[in-house]
Amino acid sequence: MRSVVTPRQLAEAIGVSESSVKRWVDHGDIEAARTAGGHRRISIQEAGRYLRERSIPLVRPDVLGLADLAAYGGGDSEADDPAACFFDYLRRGAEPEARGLILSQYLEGRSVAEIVDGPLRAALARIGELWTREPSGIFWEHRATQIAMQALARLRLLLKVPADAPVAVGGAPAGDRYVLPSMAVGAVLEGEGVRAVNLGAETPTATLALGVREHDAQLAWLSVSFVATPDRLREDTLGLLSVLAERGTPLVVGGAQSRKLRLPKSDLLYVGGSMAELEALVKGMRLAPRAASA
Ligand code: B12
Repeated sequence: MRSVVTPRQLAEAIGVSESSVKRWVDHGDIEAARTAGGHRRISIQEAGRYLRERSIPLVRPDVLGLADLAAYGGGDSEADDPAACFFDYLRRGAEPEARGLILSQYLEGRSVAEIVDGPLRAALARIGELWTREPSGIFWEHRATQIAMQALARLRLLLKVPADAPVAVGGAPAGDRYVLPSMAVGAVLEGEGVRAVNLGAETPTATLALGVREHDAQLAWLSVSFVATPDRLREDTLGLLSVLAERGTPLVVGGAQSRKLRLPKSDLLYVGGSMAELEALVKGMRLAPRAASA
């Protein structure tokens, strides 16, 4: 994926004239920087935003370095059901197609939360059913996780996060090896214009608290997919909550096994079941931009 594109490249990618793109830039519809020589340069995130908001299809995605979209090409027989199509790609190890499907869902206007709660979650749930019946199930599961991670990482490159965006820090707790759910939280937050610092799997709650301080974060998250000792994780999470409360930082907890913690109601604690809930929560929070550092 290119990081910046010229008006000519964007024009070629969507099949319009270069002068049209230059006009959109000059009207302020597309944000562009100028080179020292005065040439317009458009970030890939800004190009993506424009195409997404106006539902403009790409005819030559390769020109923008988005060849994965061509690999996907709108899917095949199962194209009407992105979850079935994504499952098929994960199951077959079709990595470019899988990345392309996720990018295309986003460029067609779906939010990151819709993509994660939809095709991504559904396809992985189906992959998870295979290991009990098929000898290759665990191989498929590991490969599918890696491919889904690649797809999410690629999607994040298209998300526009302002330089002064508020920061959120989070991860999955100690003992929890699941990488995708926390990574997905990061992508959902970035889709909402929040800079996400994902500490990943196996993050002790004390480390998470340290990360929040270090980044002066306005939000923290904990994604819980596996709990070996619920009482212990509950204690650790309550400890984290009280450290965060001193700075007034809210904590959002979610994930397949988060209910096992039986967390009490608290002003700064949100327990959510889906990425849609997280998205709605962040929209409602109106987190303030960060002050420019001196
Ligand atoms: C990949 C995978 C693994 C991989 C993880 C690899 C990795 N490095 O990440 C590995 C191989 C480690 C693994 C191991 C095991 N797994 Co596993 N695994 C899965 C699988 C296929 C996908 C999980 C995933 O990433 N999903 C994608 C995410 C995005 O979706 P999600 O977790 O559903 O999250 C959604 C919500 O919970 C929410 N959410 C998540 N986080 C957050 C955070 C916040 C803040 C909010 C608001 C919301 C939110 O939004 C998401 C999208 O809707 C699932 C199948 C499934 N149904 O999920 C099985 C599954 C979870 N595993 C299962 C099992 C049994 C195991 C093992 C016990 C197997 C074994 N015998 O060893 C071990 C346990 C290991 C351990 N100690 O943790 C079972 C669990 C059954 C149960 N009810 O408890 C499942 C359901 C498979 C199955 N059908 O049997 N697994």
